[in-house]
Amino acid sequence: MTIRRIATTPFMDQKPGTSGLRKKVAVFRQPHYVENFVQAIFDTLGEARQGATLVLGGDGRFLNREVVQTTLRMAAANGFSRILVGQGGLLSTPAASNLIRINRAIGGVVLSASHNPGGPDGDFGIKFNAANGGPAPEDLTGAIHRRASAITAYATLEAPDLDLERLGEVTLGAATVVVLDPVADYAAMMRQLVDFEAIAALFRGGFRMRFDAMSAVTGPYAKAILEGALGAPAGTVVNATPLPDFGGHHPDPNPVHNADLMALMLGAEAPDFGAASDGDGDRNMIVAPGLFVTPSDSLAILAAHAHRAPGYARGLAGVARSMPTSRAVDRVAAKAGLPCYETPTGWKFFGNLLDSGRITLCGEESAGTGSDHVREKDGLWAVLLWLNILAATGKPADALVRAHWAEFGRDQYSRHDYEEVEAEAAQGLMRALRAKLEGLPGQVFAGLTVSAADDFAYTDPVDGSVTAQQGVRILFAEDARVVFRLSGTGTVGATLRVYLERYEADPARHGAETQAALAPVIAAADAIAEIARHTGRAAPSVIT
Ligand code: VG1
Ligand code: CO
Repeated sequence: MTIRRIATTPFMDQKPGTSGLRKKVAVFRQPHYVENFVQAIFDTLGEARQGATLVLGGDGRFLNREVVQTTLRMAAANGFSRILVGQGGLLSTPAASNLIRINRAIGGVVLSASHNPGGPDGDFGIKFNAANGGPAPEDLTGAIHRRASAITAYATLEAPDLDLERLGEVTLGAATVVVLDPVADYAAMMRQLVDFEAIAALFRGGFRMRFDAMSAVTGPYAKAILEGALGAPAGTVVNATPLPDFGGHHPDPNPVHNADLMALMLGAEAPDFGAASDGDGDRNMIVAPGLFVTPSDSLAILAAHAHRAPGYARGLAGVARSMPTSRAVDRVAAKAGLPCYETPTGWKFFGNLLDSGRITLCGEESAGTGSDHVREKDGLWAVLLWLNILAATGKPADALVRAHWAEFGRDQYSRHDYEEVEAEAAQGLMRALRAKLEGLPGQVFAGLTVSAADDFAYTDPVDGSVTAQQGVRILFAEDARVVFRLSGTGTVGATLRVYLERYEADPARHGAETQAALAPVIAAADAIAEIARHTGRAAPSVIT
């Protein structure tokens, strides 16, 4: 098979965001667009790619199959000697992370736009994960972007598409392509971390749950593990077949985009536990009967109880959360005497903390929770750890949450998103906000007194790298906080995220409805940032 060098010209918009390069499908379908970016990744790896192993797979969304074939031909032409690809081109993000680690691969190309909608009019994405299994850190994504902006040629192989349904090894040019079961190694890892026997006993005792895979990549994993290995009744996993357009759904596991699960769990027929995951399987949604568990609370509860699972029986080294995530986990860490780190948004910032052994567990308010077992957030893992904890404590999920609040207090939490705002208007809002930070302390808004205000900057404790402008945070003397930042995963205009929280120590008030409890914080946020004036929006597009 002949290697061909194809001349190309750069696209100037190939800048990875919070989690890889994410654009509309139509953008990715431009001639050379995919090839340029993939070659930029390979070029950035340099000579180290010669003879190396590469992991490849995606979440099954529209364009996944084509881009897998393109990437296979290019990887073979670029000197990789082994390419591990999930059957059908599928790999969940956490499973890809695991495969990179256990096969000592140089890294992995993961095709996903995660929680963004799919289909011909939806989004597509390409991310590169490094040899530790984690999202490329900032210096690497910066180098890939620079390379993509100056690219003049890419290499590919003249070869037909491979049959990705048949498991086993095939030769592609000088490379070996291994088509593997996307679930097997992942399931084996889960068995090491959580007590399968205890969870199986729970199901044998009549425990009922619904896991909604949202027609995305976790379906096969959840079926194999929950219904297969753990013996949950058939039908426990719904929307289990990955579809190119996710069945028309928005595969973001939150109460708005998975209203079905919420309705079931808040209704009279609620099973004991409800869960869901996103497009690429790294996010999780946890719902107790009658009670949505915020991802921030879920992280705190997992941190408090993880020692009940065999993989964490020796305790935790430390924990971390992204800055906008509520401080609920900080309270667990403080009580247990554990180090607790605050990082910018995006899983890549946990990598050094996990690699250096400083933390065992970490999470984000956006429904991402994970541990040192891989270097990505892991949706199904979080669900299994919850099940392990429910089995070990014997407590109903809602009682477990309320007991947690009674012990630590409740951090009322909500995120208000203003989607597809005109980019210049959103940037103007952030600029105006930054300009007034210095004068805010001491001022009173909606009855709340600003005690501190800054633009979050992070110094990585391991490599000393500094990442600035990671979100404006305003603290109030009344133990409340609001954070403003612009999304780095959207594909149209800008998305303003407003993160709102308030601590409540008094158990008598723990039952309060969240938006009502946060009303003064919401009013203060609007007064400070003048959201309506800048964006022209009277209300957020999504409240989670
Ligand atoms: C969002 C979330 C962030 C998450 C990222 C990728 O980023 O806020 O916490 O890590 O998505 O998640 P942003 O920049 O839009 O706020 V996934 O599951 O889409 O890979
Ligand atoms: Co995701």
